[in-house]
Amino acid sequence: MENREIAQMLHETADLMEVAAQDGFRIRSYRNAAAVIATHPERVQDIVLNPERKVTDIPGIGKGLAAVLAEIAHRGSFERRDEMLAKYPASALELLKIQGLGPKSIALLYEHHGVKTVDDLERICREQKLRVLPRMGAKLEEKVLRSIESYRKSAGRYLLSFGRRTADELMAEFKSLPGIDGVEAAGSLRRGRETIGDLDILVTGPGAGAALAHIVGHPKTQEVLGRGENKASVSFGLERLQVDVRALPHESFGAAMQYFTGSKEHNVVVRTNALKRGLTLNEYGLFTVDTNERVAGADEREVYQRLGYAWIPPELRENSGELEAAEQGTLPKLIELADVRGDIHMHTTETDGKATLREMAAAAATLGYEYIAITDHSKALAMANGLDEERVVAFARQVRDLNREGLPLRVFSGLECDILRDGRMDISEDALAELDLVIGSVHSYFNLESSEMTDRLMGAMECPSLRILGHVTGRLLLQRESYPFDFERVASLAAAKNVWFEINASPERLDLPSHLIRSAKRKGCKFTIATDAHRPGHLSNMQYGVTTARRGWLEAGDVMNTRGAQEFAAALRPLGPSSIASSL
Ligand code: DGT
Ligand code: CA
Ligand code: CA
Ligand code: ZN
Repeated sequence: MENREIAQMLHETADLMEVAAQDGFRIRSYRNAAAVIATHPERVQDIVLNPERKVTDIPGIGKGLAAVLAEIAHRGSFERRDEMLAKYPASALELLKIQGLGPKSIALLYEHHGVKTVDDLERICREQKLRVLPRMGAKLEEKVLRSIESYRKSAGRYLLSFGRRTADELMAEFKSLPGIDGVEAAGSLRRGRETIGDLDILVTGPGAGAALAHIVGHPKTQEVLGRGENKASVSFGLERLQVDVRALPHESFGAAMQYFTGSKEHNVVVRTNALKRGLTLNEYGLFTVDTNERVAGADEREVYQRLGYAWIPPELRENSGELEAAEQGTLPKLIELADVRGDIHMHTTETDGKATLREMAAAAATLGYEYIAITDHSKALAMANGLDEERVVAFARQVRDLNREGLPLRVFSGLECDILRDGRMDISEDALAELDLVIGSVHSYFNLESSEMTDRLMGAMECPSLRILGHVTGRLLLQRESYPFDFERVASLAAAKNVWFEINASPERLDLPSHLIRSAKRKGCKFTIATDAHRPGHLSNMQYGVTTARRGWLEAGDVMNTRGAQEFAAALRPLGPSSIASSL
């Protein structure tokens, strides 16, 4: 079992214990252990099963937890979890995912109204029975109804990063089987959607059937949903992600990639176009209608070309203008990961990061970057030990010194400065002016009216040092919707003020969403892509930000951190050469 799976089990058990109003000490110890295990560099299960090792050597894991971990390692669950699941239906865990409801409220609803499922909860809200319970009210009722709606939209979906990891793991296994020539992921994963519903994996080669047998017999397969001659569908892992594997002959592989990559809307137009040309397109190939002769199929590019299209990058295949562009030869030359020359949003142990400036710089250098910006939090985030003015100024000086002494790459001094409720910045302009780069972000008061939030973001752009708006919509994928604001107005002002929009590459955010990227580009906005890394491992999330930028039709030139260090530095200081010199 992987560490994150163990961590999830502990978290869920702790949640249910909280619903059951059980001993807070034990709940906290489960949660702490979950956090420790989730980030432990080594597989905890291996340590537990190794008689020469002691799992209690991991800080934060005591004797009680060692027993729990041993039970998990041996039988995939533990006593208290079984006990909780017997007491509460698994659907209680679902209720915990509804924003606005904590475990105590859920216990109360269970007690008073027997609420066990999301459907039950919706009914209670509609019947206005929630508002009369202690510490609840009409406002919460409304909020819960809204949360239920957004929960239903995201239910059964998974983060892109999770899909990518699972697909990579399975594809590597398939590739190692004999007689397999090609393994590719299709579907929404290939299109780079921010969340995925299931995995679609295509295999080809004389031994492709073995891949179907492999997934069906996989130790992590929870349930076989379907098994045919050329297809297997399983529910995989603790998360029960659906994985569809299809075995295909060589001559169909390109057509199948085209078909199963989708989107459905894109494919409808492609197939209609084929028919107009007397051709029929399906997952087996492109054929003439009258004589059923194969004209393409092995190669996806050829399928598009035979239909009069340039090959279309999967990220664009949403029937939102890409087909017209592919006919006219006006597709954009999309940005690629290799175009990114520096990562410019990250945190260190100064605030809530887990590594030092030097450690982050070293890790970034191994990725081939020319520069990074360290952008720790400002003082409004007291819990994260955010920087006040004095520490900001000292930090700017320290970075100037370090660059002179020598670092593995150029480091820019930055700050992720909180945008306060009224649109003022959390740090005085004098102090901000000492830094190379200031990101402004909203981390509080998400529940403002749209007009107030719009004023807040536009107000922040009055700050002369502000160069970038960070994670602009505030959304957390599968958890929290964007706060409401007038994006068009904010984007127009950003373009006018030369404030860049961040594309936050953290897999839980992927913020800006791609449709807003595209509309901001039309207004003339510029962008940055950055990971918001809190530890060196997060730096590799850049790929998800680039994918999101591609879905927003961005080219390298739209993204400021594709510039080399000198040019980037100059762009940071549009005011004049004197300030560039001071940052060197
Ligand atoms: P997802 O899994 O919900 O994130 O989204 P997709 O796009 O991966 O959808 P999925 O897995 O249902 O199907 C993969 C692709 O296969 C889809 O984008 C288009 C194609 N496809 C699947 N079923 C149908 C269908 O019934 N009709 C058509 N035209 N295409 C389909
Ligand atoms: Ca899919
Ligand atoms: Ca599928
Ligand atoms: Zn942030």
